[in-house]
Amino acid sequence: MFRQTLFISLLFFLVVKISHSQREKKFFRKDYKYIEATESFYKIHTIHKTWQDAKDVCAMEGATFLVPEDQGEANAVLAFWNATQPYSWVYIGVSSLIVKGVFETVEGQPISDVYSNWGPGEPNDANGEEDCVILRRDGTLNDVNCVNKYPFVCKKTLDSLEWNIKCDMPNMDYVFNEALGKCYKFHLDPRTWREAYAVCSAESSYLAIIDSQAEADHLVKITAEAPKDDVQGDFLRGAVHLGFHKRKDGWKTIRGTKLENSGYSKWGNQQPDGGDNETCGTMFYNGHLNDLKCDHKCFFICEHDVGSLSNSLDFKFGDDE
Ligand SMILES: [Ca+2]
Ligand SMILES: [Ca+2]
Ligand SMILES: [Ca+2]
Repeated sequence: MFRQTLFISLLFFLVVKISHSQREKKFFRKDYKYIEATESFYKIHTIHKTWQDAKDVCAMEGATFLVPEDQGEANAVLAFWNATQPYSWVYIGVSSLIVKGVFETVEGQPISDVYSNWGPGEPNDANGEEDCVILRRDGTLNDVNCVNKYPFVCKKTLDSLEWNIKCDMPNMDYVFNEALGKCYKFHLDPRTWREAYAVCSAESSYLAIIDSQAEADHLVKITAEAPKDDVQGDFLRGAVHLGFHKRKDGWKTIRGTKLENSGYSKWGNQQPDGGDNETCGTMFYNGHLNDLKCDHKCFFICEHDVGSLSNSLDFKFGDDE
């Protein structure tokens, strides 16, 4: 009994210590900048997006849409922005999309609880079409049309940082495979091939590329184990998107290797059969490859190279204890 308690305490201690040590490293992702004053990581996205797409991108990256909590945080973000980017304004995570005229954060807090320094005459809901909020370079807020595409800022607090030790990444839902030395995530949210590519990329990973029969066997296994039958909706079952596609000069992995040189190129019966109509790569649930129309929504698998995130750091888990 005593030994068991001791063991559990020790385990608890280790888990706390490990999370703590990742926080000490103050590393979330290479593309996020840590600001000490607010104990948070930030990324100014330079590819302009609509407000809703911006919100989704932050979530895909494991972060949240920036909502400056107070003047201090607004100043910290503005200083970072002034030092790095030319844009006149950025979207932040505040809108009145749920109840017209009531501005709330993406977490549902009223704007009066956070930074709410509106510009003169704002919010003015011009043409009755302005429900999303931008932060301007002078530190003031303005409501704008949500379909406009602007740069935006994502945020991750140090406090909320978790670390998937085996995969060496902040995404807790990737699973390490010892034999292959890789991590995988089976996505149960059906997407088109392009969307799937973007989701994996936002997770610092890539649409899985099969390099060997062993890896094909593993992807078949995780596909079989995924709770696919619980997912409702209109999408294509029976295949998952993978990281290969048809180029002008034939089928290639998304790394650019010819499929026949990739280590695995077992096509399904009669496949590929779609000619130029089916140029995106999928795997049938049995592991055989299939060409598919790119706009079909399917489940998909992302693959992550362990260590690819923190290779630039001088130390890794374990060395600093
Ligand atoms: Ca306005
Ligand atoms: Ca692979
Ligand atoms: Ca086909």
